[in-house]
Parts: sequence; structure tokens; C-alpha cells
Amino acid sequence: MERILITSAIPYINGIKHLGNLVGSQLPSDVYARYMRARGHEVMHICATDAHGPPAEIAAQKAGKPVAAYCAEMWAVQKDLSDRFGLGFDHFGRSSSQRNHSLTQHFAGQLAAAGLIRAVSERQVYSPTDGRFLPDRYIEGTCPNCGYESARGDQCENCTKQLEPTELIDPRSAISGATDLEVRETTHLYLRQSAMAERLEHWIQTRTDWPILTTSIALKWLRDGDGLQDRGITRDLDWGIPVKKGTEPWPGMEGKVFYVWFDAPIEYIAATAEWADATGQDDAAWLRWWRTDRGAEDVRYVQFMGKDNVPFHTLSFPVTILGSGEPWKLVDYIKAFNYLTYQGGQFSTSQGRGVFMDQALEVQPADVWRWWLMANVPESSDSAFTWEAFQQGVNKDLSAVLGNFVSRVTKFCRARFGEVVPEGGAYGPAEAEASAAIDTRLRAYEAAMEAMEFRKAAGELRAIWVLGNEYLQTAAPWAVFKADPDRSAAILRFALNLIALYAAISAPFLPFTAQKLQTALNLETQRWPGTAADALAELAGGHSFQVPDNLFAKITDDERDAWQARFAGKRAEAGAA
Ligand code: B3M
Ligand code: ZN
Repeated sequence: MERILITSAIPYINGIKHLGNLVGSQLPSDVYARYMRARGHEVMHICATDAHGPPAEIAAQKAGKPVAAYCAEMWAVQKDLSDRFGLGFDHFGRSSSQRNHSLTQHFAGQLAAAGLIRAVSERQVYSPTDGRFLPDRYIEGTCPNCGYESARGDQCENCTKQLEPTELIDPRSAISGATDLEVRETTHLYLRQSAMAERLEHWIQTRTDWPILTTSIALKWLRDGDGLQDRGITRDLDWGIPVKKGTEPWPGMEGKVFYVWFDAPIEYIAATAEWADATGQDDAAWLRWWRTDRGAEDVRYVQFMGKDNVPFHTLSFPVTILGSGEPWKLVDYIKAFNYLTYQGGQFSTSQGRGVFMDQALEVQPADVWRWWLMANVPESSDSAFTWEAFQQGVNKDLSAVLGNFVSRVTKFCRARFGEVVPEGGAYGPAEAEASAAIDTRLRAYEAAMEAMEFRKAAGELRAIWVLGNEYLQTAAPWAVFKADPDRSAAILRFALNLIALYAAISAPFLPFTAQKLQTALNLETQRWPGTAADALAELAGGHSFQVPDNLFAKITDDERDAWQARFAGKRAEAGAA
């Protein structure tokens, strides 16, 4: 038994996440966590909302709410959706927690003591009317390139040109519309990442088991251009974690907060502490996951994220960890994902393009989405969501294969033998052959899951479902029933055992369906199968069951077209900022 710490990139608080976000970290992380738990490992599975940064402030302002209240509300919305998608985190925290305040300030203090922080004086736009410095995206004006009147200080949304706030014509504050903007001096703290470049490169080079996608992104940022840049870790904002040196004030830094990307990964640790608090445990309970001097030396730590998050997890966060000089756990393996595209374009939160988590559940149950998304997870390259592909995948794999198998077996059994595992007959060569084939696939499925090759794993799982259908088709219990009812009984007993096996091994991908099957079969626990032959002899004759409701409805062409039309445009502003 191993101890495995699993974290998923923490989604920004501003708005409901789309399916591209979901499949890029939280969903695969859940599938992996469920699998590892099912294999008997001790798992700590952590996620949270990323509560800070200008997007949170802007979204709150749009919603006309104080930012803390807005974040509390959106946290509840995201937590609810996370539950409804079956994402089984041990704790779904928030980066604005008191734990994260303390830990972030603690790390900053440690880094300062190690000489890894320097103060830099900068010139930045200040708005006397608003009484604050304005981040680039809080400044609006006319685009010098295309004349668009609501261009932002960092980029023009209309022509996509990257801008400096000083290039805008007639600049104004996006908060108040004030035009009396001026440039003022302000001091910020910089993390001396450059001083850690060699240590980082050595650490990355020795991670020989990392996937190429992760290592190549990390090394690119480490070596390209001028190498690893020092990074500003403070901002002139109201909303965020106040800059402190541990518990002490930081002279000159009054009224400033830490940069969102400084405190967000620390929330992985803080959320584990929040978990201990929420479950009434002491510090030792979470430190044994995070401190190698407090029991975490044998923990394997795996992170899940989209590829755009890789630099922050291979460079910035490790600088924080290593630079602290304390024995915090470093990540052992980073699983990064490419992008899912939507109908030939991009999923986009800002443009409301694609399908969002709440909408998805209005048209299909969570397991259907979980299956399709994981069977098409953008692992080695981007992958494409289209409504045609979704319809095809769902109908073929779930409805025609798994759903159909369960329905035929349970209904035929009920009709001929009642809702009870039939007793007569014995397994013969057909069952031995099916067991052997399933065994081979099962081991391949396990190997793919261990290696976090989820697309391949989904393929193996599908192949195991298919083997059941093929067995049933050939054994044909309905055809032999009249002449040889005992043989028919043995076939159904084997097939009902297959359903129990499917419940166990499908649970990481289809937790709700697995639960339904488990209930229908009156199984108390879901045990991971050893050999297929053993597993398929587990349910003995006489064990009662109930025919479950149809597991998956076939998606009709009309439904597909209706959804495609419904999700063709921009989502109405419902929490999406
Ligand atoms: N919130 C970006 C994202 O959701 C960011 C991840 C933080 S992980 C510490 O993609
Ligand atoms: Zn423009």
C-alpha cells in the first residue's frame, strides 16, 4: 500500500468552468484518485477555488457584489457542480482561507530570510479618483491599432493586439471611468528565481519519468532567452493575501497583496490543512502529507493540470518550496493536458463559448460526460469536441455496449429464473476462454491507469465491456434455455458476475453508474478483481438482485441537433465572467 497525494489545478473563482477546464485537470485527477483508492492505496485528493487576482475583483464588480461575498457564492456554486460531477475530493478548499493566508505569509518570510526576495521600484498607472493603482486590465481606452473604444490595457479584444496601458488613446479607469490617471512610483517584491535556476534545472533533469510535455515546457522556460526571470510576487490590489513576513509586518509593503500565482499553489498545502481542520484533526494529520520531516517522505505526490499551468508548477512553485529551506514535499509527477476544442474553435470563458459544467448536466448525466471526456482526453495532442462525436461515442460505448449488456442479462434472467442469480449448471470452456481474455485486458487496463494513460485505459475498459457482449452473443442463453436450462443458468450466472466486475472496474470513470449496479446487485462492497476467473465466480447461485433502470439513453439525432443549436452562440451571462 502506498500513500498518494493528488492535487488538481485550482479553478479560478470567476464563473462556472467549461468542459475544457474540467477535462484538463479535475476530472482526470478524480479518475486517478478513485482508481488508486480502489486499489487499496491511501489517497489524499485536494482541490480548491483560486480566489484572488483582478478577474475575481472584476467579476464581483460586474455582479455588483462585494468581492468576498461574490467569492463565497461562487465557491458554493463550484463546489456543488464538483459534487454533481462526482469529483470526490477529500477537500475542496479556497485560496482565500485563513490557512492559506498564514502559509503564504510564512513562505514569503522564509524566502526573505534566505535572501531570495528583493524590492524593485516601478512606475505604474495610478487613479486618484479610485484611490489605487490600476493593473493593466483595469485600464480601458481606444485601441491605437483598430480604433476599438473598449480596448484593455493589456490587450485589445477586438484586434487581439497586445498593448501597454500607456499606448491607449484616451485612457480611463475601468472601475470608475475616471480619466485623471497618472503614473506613480510603487515598490514590489520580486522572487529571485534566477538564483535558483541551477538547482531547478538539476531537479527537472533528474525527473526522468516525467512525460515529455511537462519536461519540455519546463526546460523551455528555464533556458530560453535570458533564462529564468525574477518574478514580481506582489500587487497593488485590495483583494488578496496581505504582504507580511511570516506574522510580522513588511515595512514598505503596507496595503499590498501577494500575486495570485504566488499564493495559489500554496493553497494545495493550505487546503490539506483546511481538511484537517474540517475533520477535527490536528496539524500532524496534514503535515504527514506535506513535510518530509513529519512523515511525508514516503508520499508520492502527483499534480494534474492544463499545459498552460506547467511553468508555474515546474518553476515558480518549486522555487517557493526549495527556497523556503524547509523540508516541504516537492511534486513527484506532473500530468499535464493539452486542450479540448469545441466545434472546431476554442472553449472560452470570456466569450461564453462552448458547454459549461452546469449546462452539461442539464442535457446528460455526469457519467455520460465523464466517459466521453475521458475516452477523448487531450493527452498526447489537442482533441476535438463535436456533438456528432459525442453522440456517437455515447451511443456506441455506453448505450449499445455496457447499457445493453446489463439490460439484456438482468431482464432475461428475471423472465426465466426470477431476480436471483441462477444456480444450475457449471462454467465450461466458453467461460474459461472469456475469463482469460478479460484477464489480459484487465491487466492492460491496470497498467494504463498506473501510467496515467487515460485514453488507453478507457479503451481497455471499453474492450472488457465488448468481451462481455461477445460472450453473451455466442453463449446465447435464450437459445439454449429450452433444451438445456442448466446451461442457460450457468451463462447467466457468469454474465451477472460480469456485471459485478464491471461495477468495480468502471467506477473510476463512471462512479454513479457503478453505484447503481452495486445497488441493483445487492453488493455491499466493490472489490477490485484479482484474477478474472476468481472474480467471476464470486456471486453464487441464490444471490438476489433487482433489474436496474435503463442505464444510458440513446442520444437521438434530434437531440444532438437541438443541443448543437442551443450551444452554438455565446452563453448568457450566468456567472461566466
Ligand atoms: N487558477 C489557472 C487555471 O485555472 C489557475 C490554476 C492555479 S493552480 C495552482 O487554469
Ligand atoms: Zn484593436
